[in-house]
Amino acid sequence: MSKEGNVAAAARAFEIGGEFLEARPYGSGHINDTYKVFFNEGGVSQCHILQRINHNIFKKPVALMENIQRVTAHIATRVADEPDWQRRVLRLIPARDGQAWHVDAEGNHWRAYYFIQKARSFDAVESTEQAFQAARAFGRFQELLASLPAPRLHDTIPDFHHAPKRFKAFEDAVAADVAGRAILVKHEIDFALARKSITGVLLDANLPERVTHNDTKFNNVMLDDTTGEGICVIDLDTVMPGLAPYDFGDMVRTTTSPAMEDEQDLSKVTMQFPMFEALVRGYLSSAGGFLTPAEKDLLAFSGKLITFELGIRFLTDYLAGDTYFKVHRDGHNLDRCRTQFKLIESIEQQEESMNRLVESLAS
Ligand code: ADP
Ligand code: GN1
Ligand code: MG
Repeated sequence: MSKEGNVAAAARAFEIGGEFLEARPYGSGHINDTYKVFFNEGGVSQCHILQRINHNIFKKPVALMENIQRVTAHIATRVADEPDWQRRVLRLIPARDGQAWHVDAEGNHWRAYYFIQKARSFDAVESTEQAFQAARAFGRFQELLASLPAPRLHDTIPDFHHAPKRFKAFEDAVAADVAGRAILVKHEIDFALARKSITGVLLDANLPERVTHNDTKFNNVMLDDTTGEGICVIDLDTVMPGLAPYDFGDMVRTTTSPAMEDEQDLSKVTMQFPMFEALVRGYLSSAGGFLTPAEKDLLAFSGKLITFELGIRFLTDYLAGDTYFKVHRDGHNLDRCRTQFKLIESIEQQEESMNRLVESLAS
């Protein structure tokens, strides 16, 4: 079957009324395939989200879907009394066979969500208010899941944020140099090697394990079109046990610079202090009540560490010949690596003031 045919057949496998019209590739994710699908329901065009899970990366899609079912059901019970609650949590559309997902003839796993109307996500931040709202929403997400009943969630990608193991993978990729590219990135390799010592800091800090999102990119929160509120946290594949500062760190990585993650003009990449302040204020407004002093102390550092982790992940993938992240041009992963490293330099220049700010706002 053609790719389009597969998508249409997958869409029809879910409990969606009416006649399938079309599927449009949607969003800018690097891993899964996301589609906005349209159905004619009694003369009205209705849209939904359909996603094919990348099972080369998520090796246990059923365990992943079990996590998502538990997480979305739990959040739904917690927000059920709030106005407009159906826009405050992702809701799975069941498949026609009664499962929460659909497996096609080729073994691909698909899921569908009700579309969150009148809200959108942004690839790059536009205002401090947006940064505040995103951080508040991700902090609330952690707070809502603090009461998730046992058992522990599945690790959908083991050691996902294990920075020392990420660094080892990077060193192995340099040594193997399978694509013959190491010679082109000597500067980036040296930049990374000089910062090896920061990789163990979060793991060595004995922080409490929590349910965390682990992919708190700015574009993984939907902002309400009218009020600007961070109304719904999305992209739940990596929700699993983790450390709270990982989530804050990825907000710093993706929400303090005005530039896109793959910007080629590095002069545009900078850690804007007012955005950082908005993130700290937003995050503490929802998570400040349960974070320990040790977690708060590591908020600014976590921004640097996660940015470093992503920098070496992009560089590793470049060296390996672009096998993990989707790429849309030559050198795409290298461009992404360079924005991360530029952002690290900007964070390093401001790290003391960032720490002082967190200390004053957290006390
Ligand atoms: P990816 O893993 O590809 O990043 P996401 O789950 O983040 O996938 O979805 C991609 C984009 O689709 C998001 O940035 C968001 O704009 C949009 N999106 C995802 N889920 C929904 C939903 N339930 N309603 C409306 N838009 C959504
Ligand atoms: C990937 O799927 P997406 O694009 O939201 C990646 C994240 C990275 C991000 C970088 C499972 O997220 O870890 O931070 O790209 N997801 C996975 O943009 O590896
Ligand atoms: Mg996403």
